Amino acid sequence: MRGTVEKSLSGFYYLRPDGGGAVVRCTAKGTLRQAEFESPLVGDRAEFEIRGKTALLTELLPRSNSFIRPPVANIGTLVIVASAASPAADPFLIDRMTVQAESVGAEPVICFTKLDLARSGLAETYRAAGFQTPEVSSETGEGIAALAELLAGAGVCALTGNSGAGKTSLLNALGLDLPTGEVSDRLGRGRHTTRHVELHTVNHRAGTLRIIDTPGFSSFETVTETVPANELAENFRDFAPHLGKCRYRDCIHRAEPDCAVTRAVASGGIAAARYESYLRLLASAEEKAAAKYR
Ligand SMILES: Nc1nc2c(ncn2[C@@H]2O[C@H](COP(=O)(O)OP(=O)(O)OP(=O)(O)O)[C@@H](O)[C@H]2O)c(=O)[nH]1
Ligand SMILES: [Mg+2]
Ligand SMILES: [Zn+2]
Repeated sequence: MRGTVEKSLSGFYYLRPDGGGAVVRCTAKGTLRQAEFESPLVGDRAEFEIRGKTALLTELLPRSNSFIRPPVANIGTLVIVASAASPAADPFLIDRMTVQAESVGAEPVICFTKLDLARSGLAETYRAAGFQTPEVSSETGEGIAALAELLAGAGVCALTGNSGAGKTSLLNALGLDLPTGEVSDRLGRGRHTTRHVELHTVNHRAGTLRIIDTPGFSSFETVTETVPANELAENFRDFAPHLGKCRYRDCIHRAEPDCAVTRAVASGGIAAARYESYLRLLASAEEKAAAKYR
C-alpha cells in the first residue's frame, strides 16, 4: 500500500493511505532507520505493509525535493511566514528561505501576518522582487480567503518562519483548532509552541489545502543548507533580468567591473537589502567551500 507521511514522532511514522482512510502508525524498516539521509520526512510518499497488529514502512518513493530545516519533502510551495508586528520579521531569514526554496524548485510565497496590528513595509519590497506576498490577519480573518485561493492549487505547502510569527494561527484561521502561544512582551520572541512537523489537510471552500506546520526558528538560528557561490545569483529571481549581461561571464556580482547586477542595485532595479543578503550568503558559501580544503 502507498501513503504520505503526515507526522513522525518517537520513532513512529504516521501515514495517510492514498485514497483516504485512517492514519496508519508505522515503524520503519531497519535499513531506513539507520541511513540518516534516507530517514522518512513529513511529506514523503512511501510504501507500507500491514502485518497483523503492526505496520511497517518498507520503502520511500522518489522525492521531488526535500529540506533539512524544516525537515520536509515533496514541497510545492514554501510559505515563509513573517510577522508585520512582533516578533519583527528578519529580511535575511526570508531571503535565505527564498533561496532554499528556489534552489529545489519549490515556489516561495511570503505571507505577512498580523495585518490587524501593522502593515509590513517589506511586503512591497518582495512583491517588487517577483514574489506573491499575501498579507493576512488570523485575528480578523482579513486576507485569509485570498490566501486559501492561492494555496489551493499550490501542491503540498510547508509553513516556515520565526517562532511566534503566526504559522499555526494561520491554520486555525483556515479552519483547524491547534494550540498557539503568546509572544513574550519583553523579548518579542515566540515560545516555540509547535513542537513537531505535521501535515494537515484543510477542507476549505477554495479547495483541499495540504499544509505542513513546523516548529518556528529562534531569532539567532542559522539555516544549515548552503547553495554554492556560483549558483546563488540564479536563485534570486529579481536578479534574473540582469544575469548574463555582466562583462565577465563568471562574474560573481561583487566587485567586478561593469557588472549588470551591481548596476541594477545602484539604479534601484534590485532592492539593496536583497543584494546585501546575496553578499552575506555568498560569503558564507565561500567560507564553507574553503573549510572543505582545510
Ligand atoms: N493580533 C494578531 N495576533 C496574531 C496573529 N497571528 C498570530 N497571532 C498571535 O501570535 C502569537 C503566536 O502565534 P502562533 O500561531 O502560535 O505562532 P507560530 O508561528 O505557530 O509559533 P511557533 O509554533 O512557536 O513556531 C499568538 O499569541 C497568536 O494569537 C494575527 O494575525 N493578529
Ligand atoms: Mg506554531
Ligand atoms: Zn555581475
